[in-house]
Amino acid sequence: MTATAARQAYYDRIRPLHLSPLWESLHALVPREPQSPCVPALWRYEAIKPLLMESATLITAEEAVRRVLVLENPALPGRASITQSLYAGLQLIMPGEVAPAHRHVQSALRFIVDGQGAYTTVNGERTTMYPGDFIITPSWAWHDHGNEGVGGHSEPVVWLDGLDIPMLRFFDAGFAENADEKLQQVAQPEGHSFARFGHNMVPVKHSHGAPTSPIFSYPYARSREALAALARGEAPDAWHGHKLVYINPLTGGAPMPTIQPFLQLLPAGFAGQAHQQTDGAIYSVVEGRGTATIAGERFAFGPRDTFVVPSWAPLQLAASSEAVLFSFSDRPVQRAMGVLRERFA
Ligand code: 1HN
Repeated sequence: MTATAARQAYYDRIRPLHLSPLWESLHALVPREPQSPCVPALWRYEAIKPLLMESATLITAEEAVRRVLVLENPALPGRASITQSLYAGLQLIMPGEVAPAHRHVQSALRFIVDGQGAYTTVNGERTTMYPGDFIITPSWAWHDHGNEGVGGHSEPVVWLDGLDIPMLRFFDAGFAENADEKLQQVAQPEGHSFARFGHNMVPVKHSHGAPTSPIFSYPYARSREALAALARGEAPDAWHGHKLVYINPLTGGAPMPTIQPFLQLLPAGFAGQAHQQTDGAIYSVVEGRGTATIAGERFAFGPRDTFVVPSWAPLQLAASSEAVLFSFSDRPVQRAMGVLRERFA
């Protein structure tokens, strides 16, 4: 009997006892560097929007609970995952519709992609949505959405949902419940959290503690203004352009325990250098056009497109017109574990 055949016979005998030989899988389990099963991909909004609108003829937001087209990584079909750790989807709410109140331990972010005048209510406070706004639904917070329009006009509203669903699945730590009422009572005036925490000041009697930022809406108008001022004041970073991270104003850390969102401006003509990071990221294009070269594959992007950069895939960004990109990753978790790595070529 050859050594290979003897080993195989041995493996066949130990399998019924639920045992396996580590030496056959060691290299794959502990790779020299990340080898993500995820692939780079881009979803063109132009191609998706008609399909999203068509979904509204098939099911209401209320019946669907959340009417979302999930952006699945092409290499992870059926897993509701855009990366191994994160979920992304495009959610549509039509004028007059409601998405009923519920809560779950999964944390969610909303990044408004198209249309304005929808709202989300989070723990009793409503926020009206405008394109480019970044909004948080903290873990276990009651939330419902609606679309009443603004200024007497209402239109379909689409946003990108980012959730830590695959992480919670990994930990088998998921809980959820529906509210008794379809819509929760609004208990605070709009802008209340922002008044309390959004101006580099904090109410004197506030006691810290929650793991999620008390500002649950980061309006685009302000973030965009910050980027414009930055671009006037300094040269762009050779890899990122002008890139800011959203923070929890109470801690200076990530606004959510599991997800770090970013916003960056690429000047017209920007041709960035390649970089790698262990946190794969999901990008939503707000303004401008350009290209993302991901692991050697070139994707042309325009407004409202979404693309995914797998962990450790070299990324090179370029912009033909001034571009603004929102993105998010699992960076806070990797940072907490002490495993976050970046490489700048
Ligand atoms: C959820 O609650 C929302 O509240 C969106 O808008 C997407 C995906 C999976 C599970 C819960 C929302 C979701 C979700």
